[in-house]
Amino acid sequence: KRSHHHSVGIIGAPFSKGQPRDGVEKGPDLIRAAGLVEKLKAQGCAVKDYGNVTFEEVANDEPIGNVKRPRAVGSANQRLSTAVHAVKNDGHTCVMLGGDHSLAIGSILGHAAAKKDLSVVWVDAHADINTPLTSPTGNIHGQPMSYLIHELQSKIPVLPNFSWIKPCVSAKDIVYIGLRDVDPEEHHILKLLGIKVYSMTEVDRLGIAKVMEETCDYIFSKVKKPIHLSYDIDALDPSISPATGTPVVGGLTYREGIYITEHICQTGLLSAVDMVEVNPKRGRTDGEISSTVNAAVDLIRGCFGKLREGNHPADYKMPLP
Ligand code: Z70
Ligand code: MN
Ligand code: MN
Ligand code: MN
Repeated sequence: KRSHHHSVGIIGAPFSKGQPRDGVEKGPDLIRAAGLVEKLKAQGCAVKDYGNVTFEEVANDEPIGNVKRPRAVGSANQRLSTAVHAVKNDGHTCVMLGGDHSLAIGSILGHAAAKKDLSVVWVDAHADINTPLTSPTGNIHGQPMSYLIHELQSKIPVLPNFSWIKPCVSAKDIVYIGLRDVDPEEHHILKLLGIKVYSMTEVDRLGIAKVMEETCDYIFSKVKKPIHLSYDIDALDPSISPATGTPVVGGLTYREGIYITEHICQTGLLSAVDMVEVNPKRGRTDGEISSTVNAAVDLIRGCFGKLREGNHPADYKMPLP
């Protein structure tokens, strides 16, 4: 599919309590201020901005074991899941602007509530698959996948405000791209479950075109499920997206990052996108902040049909002399 009409529903999630650094809650409004809605409309999308989810204040959110702020994260994700479910039921491709990556819990569960049987493409420097019991930091943004995978259910302890969470994806329906900072416990889980991973090593070995060809062969090998693309801006190299909580050297180039979105778009099966971990307070200059935010906008534009070769409307008529 080269050009079809995209209907996009945008939902902001200004939430930061899945990790310790202030500023990531400013992501949604910054990405909007960079012209996301106008740019998507200019490339032919129908866009509805649903605004930002509002989150409840949670008092006395003491750690459970080493898991930090479980009540706030559980509650925020429950609200986000309801919002994403509504966007999907309105018939849009959902774009969730984070916020930290703990929000993938609510985004993917809300998506799964509307569309049975998703595949997940997780583009990130990190695997974010620690369980509450393996996490070295207790930060829930390093754990979201563990709550969502059927095969890990028996490894997840009870947490306050997490009882609504039921796993919704199978290990075989997940592909990771861009990994380069994986904890030993996470590496064990990835191997145990046989999850498909294209780390930066495979990006180097195969090139991004082959990685995406194999990714789609893999996720479409049985039935063509809707795709949930969860894009952590720290997947890109910090030379492009320095304004993020945990930049890791040796990341995807801008071109590789965009290629992923162009390829996923042309499958015609993209059903929801997360764009997370943009943190302006981690940028050291205005240039670092704008480079990061503009990359996030360009990645989302790539998800909805913008091609580097150029585009034109299907009904374009040449001017006649
Ligand atoms: C580590 C943890 C992480 C993002 C850091 C780091 C996880 N594996 N994710 N930054 N975006 O805390 O579990
Ligand atoms: Mn992440
Ligand atoms: Mn439903
Ligand atoms: Mn990350």
